[in-house]
Amino acid sequence: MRTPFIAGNWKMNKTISEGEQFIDSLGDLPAEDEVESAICAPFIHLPSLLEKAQHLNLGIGAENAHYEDSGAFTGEVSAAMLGDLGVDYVIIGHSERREHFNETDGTVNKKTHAVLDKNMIPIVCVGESDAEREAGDHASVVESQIEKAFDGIPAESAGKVVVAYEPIWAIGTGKSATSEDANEMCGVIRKKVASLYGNETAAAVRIQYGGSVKPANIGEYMGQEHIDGALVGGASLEPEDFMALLEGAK
Ligand code: G2H
Repeated sequence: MRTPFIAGNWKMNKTISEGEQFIDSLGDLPAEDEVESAICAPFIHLPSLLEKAQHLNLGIGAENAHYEDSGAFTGEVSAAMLGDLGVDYVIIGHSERREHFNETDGTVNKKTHAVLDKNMIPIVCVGESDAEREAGDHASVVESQIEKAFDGIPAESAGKVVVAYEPIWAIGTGKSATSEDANEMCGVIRKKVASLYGNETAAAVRIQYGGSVKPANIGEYMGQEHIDGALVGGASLEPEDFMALLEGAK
């Protein structure tokens, strides 16, 4: 049985005090075995969010990490630094990073290794563009992204990886994939993981859907066989919406 997992992705939003207010405004979070929850936030938020969430069933994640431990990489923050801080999750390969910051399948793989090495959980994002879906290439594009992201990841770590299926055409557009289409693609991902690591690992890997998820549609996605949760941008910015998403994931 996979525990449902809802992760907020604040992207480049909120000041530190707004982040703190968000945590202060959360109601009672669901129990650990009911729903796992996390907020992934810009680096500057992480120390205060970790402090505030210390006694809550709420994990804290970063939105990126560098794969080298340290060195001459101006402006970067390493997985080693995040691990030392006590961060729980790191989003890797979000399509916005692939599009605007030269993230490639190669760097996604290196980051996945680095995050696992530092005992954090990677949330690896995959997904096809509008044009790739129109061309009927969506399954092969996503299979290839999975194969490259997991390259060299040992079997004992692979089951810890969370995959977020985020079709690019559904991100922040209000145009969400139907729950059936999203489930089909999450099934493709699970099958690919099974081909790489076997059925047991594939059954353990949590697969989230992401792209315009909101309280009104979370229930539809959670009702699908292969969808174990959601990576949520816009609708994770307000505490009441985030609480409603957690409620909808129960
Ligand atoms: C997709 C998602 C969060 P939104 O990027 O990763 O954002 O829910 O705003 O579409």
